[in-house]
Amino acid sequence: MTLLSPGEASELADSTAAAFRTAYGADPAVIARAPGRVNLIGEHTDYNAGTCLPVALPHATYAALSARTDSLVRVRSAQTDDEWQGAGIGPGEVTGWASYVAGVAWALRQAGVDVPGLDVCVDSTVPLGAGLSSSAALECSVAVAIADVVGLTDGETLRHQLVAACMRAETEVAGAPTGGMDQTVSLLAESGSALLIDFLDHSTRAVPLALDDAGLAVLVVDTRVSHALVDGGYASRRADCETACRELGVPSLREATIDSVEALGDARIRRRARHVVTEIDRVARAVDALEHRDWAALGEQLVASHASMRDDFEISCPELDTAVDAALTAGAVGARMTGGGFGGSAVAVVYLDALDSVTAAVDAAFDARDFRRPAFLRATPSAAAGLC
Ligand code: GAF
Repeated sequence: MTLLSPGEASELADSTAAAFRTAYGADPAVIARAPGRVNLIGEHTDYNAGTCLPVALPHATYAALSARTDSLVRVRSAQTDDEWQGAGIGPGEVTGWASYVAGVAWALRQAGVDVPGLDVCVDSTVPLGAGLSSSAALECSVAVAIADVVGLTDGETLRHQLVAACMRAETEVAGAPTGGMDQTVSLLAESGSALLIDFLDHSTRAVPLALDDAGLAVLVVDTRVSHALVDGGYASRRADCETACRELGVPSLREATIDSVEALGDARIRRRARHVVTEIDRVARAVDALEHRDWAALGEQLVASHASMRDDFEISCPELDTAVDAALTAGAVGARMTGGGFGGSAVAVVYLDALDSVTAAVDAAFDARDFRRPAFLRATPSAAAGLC
């Protein structure tokens, strides 16, 4: 079994600084690191004022950054080896991956922060397009670096401001109408814990993951079916949820009861709303199971969550279903697709001594269906974004 390595943080910080020196001829003023995430449970609940339970990955994005004396923003990535530069960094002025970087500077300016021109160089070990929040990791690494160069004081208040700026960058500049889970966990996670986020009031609570003590691991299966949040599937699910709210006369699906949802006239809207309402309930049950170390109960919630996304929210795909089924058949405690859907990754809770057999079973199931082989990584619950 080969697991994708998160790399050594100090080595990645050094190599990102070296790339910055090569590109811009000087040392960066600051280097920041922000993790990707895998969501244990609570999918498409964030923009419905619901709850979710993501874990910060050890895989992260590294941003080396310096302030400039003019208003130009220059951005380089080790992944694409190209450079974007411009002084216009707002909506409609920058496209592609650079919009996630420039967008953060724009959103912080909109929030009243005096952000100067910037030179930025980024590198990442978060797999791109795998539903593991490479975009949020990029935004949050840049946000933490900018906050430091402009002299903002770190703390919970700043972290919430940075979450808001990163969300604006993603929705208004990059054009992905996402809900905030990814930025929140990247900026507020605690090492060793999952982060319970409640989008009714944006509060967070660390839920310790005692999986190691129980001989369990969180395994991520990247199906390598590409997933993009700027494609229409995500936005159309969001629109369906808004339609359900209008029909039910509630401000968000958090306020809807399952009985009212089951009475909705349109079958598709009913299924979408049913997923959200039942998923919020499953998050609470999963947290309870984790706190009672009831792994079987946790597994049941993960499996039910996958069925709900496959059948009611209709965001799974054959590769994700195959990964989940094969992992469960090979003895995973629980498994489900994770993230926005339409490709990307599955997450499984697996006994350490079954890691080899579960990954081999998933590989074999992919081979049998002529799917490209997946990649695997281990989600050791990691810390939030910070300076290197
Ligand atoms: C993506 C989005 F970015 C999140 O906001 C969330 O909605 C998730 O899909 C689905 O739970 O990661």
